[in-house]
Amino acid sequence: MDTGLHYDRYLREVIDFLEKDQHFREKLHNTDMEDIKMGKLAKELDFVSHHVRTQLDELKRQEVSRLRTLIKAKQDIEGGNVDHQALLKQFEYLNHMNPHTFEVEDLDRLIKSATNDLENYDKERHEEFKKYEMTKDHERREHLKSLDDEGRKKEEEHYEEMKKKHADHPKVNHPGSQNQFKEVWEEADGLDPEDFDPKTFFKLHDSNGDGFFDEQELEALFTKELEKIYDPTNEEDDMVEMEEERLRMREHVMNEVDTNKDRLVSLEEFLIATKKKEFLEPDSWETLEQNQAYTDEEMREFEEHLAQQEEDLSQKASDLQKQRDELERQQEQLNSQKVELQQVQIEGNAIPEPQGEYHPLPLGHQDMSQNHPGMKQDNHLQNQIPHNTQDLSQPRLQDLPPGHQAVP
Ligand SMILES: [Ca+2]
Ligand SMILES: [Ca+2]
Repeated sequence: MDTGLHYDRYLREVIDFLEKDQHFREKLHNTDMEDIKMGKLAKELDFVSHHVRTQLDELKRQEVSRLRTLIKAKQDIEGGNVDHQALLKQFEYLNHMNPHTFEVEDLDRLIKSATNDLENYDKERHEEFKKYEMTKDHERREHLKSLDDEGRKKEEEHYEEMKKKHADHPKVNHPGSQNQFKEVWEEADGLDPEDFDPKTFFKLHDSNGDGFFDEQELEALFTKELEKIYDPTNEEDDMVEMEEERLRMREHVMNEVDTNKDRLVSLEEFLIATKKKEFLEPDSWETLEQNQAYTDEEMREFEEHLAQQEEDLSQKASDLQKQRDELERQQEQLNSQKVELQQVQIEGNAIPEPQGEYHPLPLGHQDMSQNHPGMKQDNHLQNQIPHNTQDLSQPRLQDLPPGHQAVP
């Protein structure tokens, strides 16, 4: 089973090793979820065999080294912009201050992170889906704006037609109901619906044979239902929406059936559920397209956010342009000073070095305020004065650092 967590492999390997220890395996199966979350299970690590502990130490060393490689790669890509707080937050599932041995604290952290992250995992997927739908709708409306009246009318008609076509599908069975499972039994398993037997059904679809339905095994049961609504060859059927529907179905069944909340459906939990009224006479199932994925308020916030992003980008572009103009102006000024100086050297006699020199500031430190229109005029006025009468022992006006120019 892939939890989808970024430390999924590490999590599974740790569990595999711990399951090899008989004492720990017994504790794992006899401790309830609340106690596991409270850290009771982690303490049992002290009673695990030396051999398993050594293997866990090695696993942790590998994981820490993997994390270091990841951080290094991230730094190479993002330069100095790495958000270290956010990075550390990602690595809360082990104690990286001690990279050498796997301790009770490591197991405790791993259990807490995994339960917490898994609880939020579906939530994050729903959020991502919401954003996906809002982007899709936003882009559609932007596209409509770019069309002329006739084109827009055509496009809107087509949109409504596709929507109608998508909503037109055979009746979807309530997920986790007898009717739904019977259809799988008949069509996927090729068995006679008259012989439907919950226990046999469970054994047939517990693909890895561990005695539980995990999330993937449950989700696989809904494929038949989803095929009624979604066909990848149809323009009107969005496969991203299909996966969201699958997630909704699995969450619904898990909520109803997984009574001890360990994210697994045991045979016992399953058999109890098949005796309930909801299993035998379920309500109809409201499919995804019957409800908008987001509220108008959420859409408004989303569009505000998009507009803000666009504004920030154009502000950045205009700042860059200003900086470029300023650099060009300074370059011109330097060039004209050079020419002036050369002329003075040719015409003059012994020329003392000017005391004040113009030092352009490094990039990003230019004072924009020196870009005032009076500047050019000053140069112009000075150029009118015959060179040999100019007092070169005094720093010239344009030689002074910005902000120190004497007002004429
Ligand atoms: Ca299983
Ligand atoms: Ca359970």
